[in-house]
Amino acid sequence: MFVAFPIEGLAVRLVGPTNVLGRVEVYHNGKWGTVCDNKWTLNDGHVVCRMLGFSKSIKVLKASAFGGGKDKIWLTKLQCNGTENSLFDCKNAAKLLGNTGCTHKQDSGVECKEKDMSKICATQILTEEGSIHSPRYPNKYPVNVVCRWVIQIPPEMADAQQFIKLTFEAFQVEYQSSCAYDSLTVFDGTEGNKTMLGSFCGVDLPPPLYSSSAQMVVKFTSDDSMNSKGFNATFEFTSSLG
Ligand SMILES: [Ca+2]
Repeated sequence: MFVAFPIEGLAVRLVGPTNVLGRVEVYHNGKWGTVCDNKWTLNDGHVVCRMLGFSKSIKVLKASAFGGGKDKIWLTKLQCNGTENSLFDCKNAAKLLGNTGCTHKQDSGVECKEKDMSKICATQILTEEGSIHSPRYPNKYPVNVVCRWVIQIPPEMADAQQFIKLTFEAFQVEYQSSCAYDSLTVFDGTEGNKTMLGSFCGVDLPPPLYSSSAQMVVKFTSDDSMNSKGFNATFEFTSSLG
């Protein structure tokens, strides 16, 4: 069975009224916890928002503006410069880790600015081996997106390696019996009913998929509600189908 869990130091969530606004919670040592509002600045907010796949923070909020959390208060007085990949990379993150002396009346909040969705999910052409993932992975993917990745074996490599292999590392997409809400669909060559290798949703890891040609199209769509963690997959060029 596939069990999804947050990634240490890289998972953050907003607990609040909308997906761009809420109490900041970070995952550490197997537990979600909050961030104290001592010296909570817009630069700290920028790090949170970018971790979630947003462009930046518009506003930071103090004094449990979205209600207090429970259990751990992991961080305080972070002094981020705003460009870190994780709050745990900020200057003072390690100093008072878990021993902030704060109460949940001081939980921090943030409001993030949405990225332009057309840019998030612009079609990407990929001609080198690598990996792809749903937007914001390992955090929840956005609603109402259609993303496409066109994977191509470059002509100079196509003699030696004729096929593309797609291998899933993680998969968690809203389930519906015919994947009508959110789905990941893979095509051999170009996009079309006849070239479809499979359409997937739910929590079962799809099997490795192979193109019989030098091109594979991967399409991810989400509807307007119920998002999940999404997927992460690697692809390679290969000379054998299995
Ligand atoms: Ca959905």
